Amino acid sequence: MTIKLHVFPMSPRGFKVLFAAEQLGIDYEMVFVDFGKQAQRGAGFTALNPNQRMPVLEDGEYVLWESNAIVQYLASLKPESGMLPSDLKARMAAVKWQFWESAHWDPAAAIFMFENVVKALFGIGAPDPAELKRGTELMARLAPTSKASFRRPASSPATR
Ligand SMILES: N[C@@H](CCC(=O)N[C@@H](CS)C(=O)NCC(=O)O)C(=O)O
Repeated sequence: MTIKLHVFPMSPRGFKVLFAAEQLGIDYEMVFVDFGKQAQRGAGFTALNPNQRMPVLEDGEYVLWESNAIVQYLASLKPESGMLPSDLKARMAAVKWQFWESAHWDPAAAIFMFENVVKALFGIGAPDPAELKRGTELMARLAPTSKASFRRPASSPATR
């Protein structure tokens, strides 16, 4: 049975799972969650995810939400890809970045996405300077982590 990915593909969280599926060569069907029609608030979608948020994966009877959990699920279907390594320490290094993304990067980036993109897309007002300032401060806190870790030489093991 083909995996279904329920997404609003313009969202980075939706795009993320599509990107993972494409990279892994997973056979999937994209189901468009039409935010313009508030499809995520409908009874059908709420039955899949009580948080009323995409993305959601359906694999037969199995339903999974949270984008990083979906990426792990997809990667686990293709262990040979190495996207989610079987070695414990290497795997935890990948998982750590997913937690970091979810706890720190996403909340900061989401401010800019909402203020600069979502508001314009749905015509719901101008960017709020106070929110952009808050986003900038959150981003500044992430800079040392990003600089220290994204510069890992290609030759060093993928455990950091
Ligand atoms: N932590 C969740 C966040 C999901 C999320 O917030 N999705 C947003 C769009 S990016 C959504 O569906 N929002 C619908 C709404 O707020 O009505 C994940 O990574 O999957």
